[in-house]
Amino acid sequence: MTNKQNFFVTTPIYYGNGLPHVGHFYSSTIANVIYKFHKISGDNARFTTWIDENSQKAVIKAEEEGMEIMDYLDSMAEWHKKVWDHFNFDYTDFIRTTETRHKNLVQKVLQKCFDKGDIYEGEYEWMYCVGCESFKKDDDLVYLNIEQNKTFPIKQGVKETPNIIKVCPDHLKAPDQIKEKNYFFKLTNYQTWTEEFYKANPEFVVPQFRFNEVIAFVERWLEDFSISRETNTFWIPLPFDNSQVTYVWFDALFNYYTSCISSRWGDKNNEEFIDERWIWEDDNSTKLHVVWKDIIRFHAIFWPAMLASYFDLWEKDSDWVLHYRKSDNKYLPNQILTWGYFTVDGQKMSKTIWNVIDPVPYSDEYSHELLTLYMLSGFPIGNDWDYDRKDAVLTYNAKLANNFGNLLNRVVVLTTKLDWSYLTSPSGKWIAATKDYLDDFNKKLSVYDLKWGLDETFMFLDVLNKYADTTEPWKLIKEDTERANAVLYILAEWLREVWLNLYCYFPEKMWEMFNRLGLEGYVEQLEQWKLEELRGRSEIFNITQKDWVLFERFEVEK
Ligand code: ME8
Repeated sequence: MTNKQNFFVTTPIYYGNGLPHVGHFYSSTIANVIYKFHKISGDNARFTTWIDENSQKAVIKAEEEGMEIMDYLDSMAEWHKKVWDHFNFDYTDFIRTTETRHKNLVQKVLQKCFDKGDIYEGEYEWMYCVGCESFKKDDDLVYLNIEQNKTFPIKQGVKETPNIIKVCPDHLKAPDQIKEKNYFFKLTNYQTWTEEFYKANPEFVVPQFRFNEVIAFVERWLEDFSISRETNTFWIPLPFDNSQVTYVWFDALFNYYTSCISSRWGDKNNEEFIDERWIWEDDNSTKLHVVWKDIIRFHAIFWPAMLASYFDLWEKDSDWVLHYRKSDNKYLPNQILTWGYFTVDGQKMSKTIWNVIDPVPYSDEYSHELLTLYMLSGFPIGNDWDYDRKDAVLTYNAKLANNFGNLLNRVVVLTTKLDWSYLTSPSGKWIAATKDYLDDFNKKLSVYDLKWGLDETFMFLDVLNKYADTTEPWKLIKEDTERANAVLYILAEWLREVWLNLYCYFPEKMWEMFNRLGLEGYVEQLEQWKLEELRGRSEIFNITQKDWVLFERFEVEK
């Protein structure tokens, strides 16, 4: 990457009513890899992750646990942080939506949108699923036959009975029926604006097929949405009506902006908050949200419109229709990277149903790298996917333990026998091959194709393994030392380039390896944005210890 930029990646903020599972791990991993890639490439990178605390689910859970809500949320926040720290995720800010900095911002936004007439009072009567924290219409529900414990689509001619009820398909619970005074956000004001914004930003949502779904939804016509509740007292009060609190999504989406206007720095005992809104409000900034398909409408429809309202990002024509202006793009997210459901045994993972894989014990049993590798190389970001434990082990054994591990092992063992004074530089042909791989890797990671980055790396490792098989340096070392040195040097140098790339994916393992190979200081240099300086330079490896295994093999469960 040549043009340095500001780069800001966010995970969704996870509900604090349960512990993160492998689905959350997946989003955090994507964000972490992308963040690291930008950081080591020299960008001014930020990565925030949060807990979404102002939700009804958390209040209910705290009651069930017999705890005060804040005590409950504190303990959950601690747990979430422990999980992400267990995996050494490199977030630059970890914030909770109950923090004052966030509450202040949300109230300011609400007041501004209210003053300009984008928020109005109304009567609200709808169905609400607490599990999803979202409003439901008949189209979103299915029938549940309680006796048979079977669901089926809502069809004409079938009536609700005590035995057949409408439920949320994910949580298998009947939604709450709500009728109360509410405030609404005038999303309908932004119908034309949203359509124009999408046209001007054809890659706003990736992959494209998900964007097409969003566009089709918007074209059917938007509806205003409720942004407050009168029954709950815990959440952020509306500044213009204290009897109401803010609906979780209006509050939650603004988290992304809070972390710019008041970004946390320093350690626990010495923390400061720095105003970094220039990251958000800059033409040279890329702002990327990573989310799954369940919450795409909130991010791709509500969120830009809320920002347009708050920042006045429009031009009004004589008919009072609001139009989008391309020059306002700097206030809007650049891209939303989405994916589908992870299922376990064909069923969507959910904290409410608790059919999840817990990433901490799972990675303790296998390894962090197994999880990362399988999730990022098993399927492209965007699709639905079923987690298959057996396949995860097979993939890891084939790619990291064998393909990568064997080559590393060969080179390390043979290199300890080398006389480095014979070293010759790799030939032009091989340098060109590496360059292609590196250029492509950079290009693909710049468009968040994390699977491709791994696939291409393992293909390159295949080429290196073949090169070793045909040149047979283990024989050469006895017959032609000079040639053996040249071959091993080429292999070692290429491997070094591969490791530099894999650092974004497997930082702990690459760190371990750099140190064992006498490349101390590599991680520090990478973390100080100096990838370019480490590229293409002829290193002398100082290998003192050869008997270690970087990626141990695992038995496949029968
Ligand atoms: O939705 N498959 O929080 P959440 C793939 N607080 N990804 C999954 C997954 C699965 N089965 N389950 C969870 C919320 N995820 C809101 C977000 S953002 C302003 C507010 C991942 O705790 C996925 O990334 O339900 C999803 O976006 C996130 O966890 C939702 O976590």
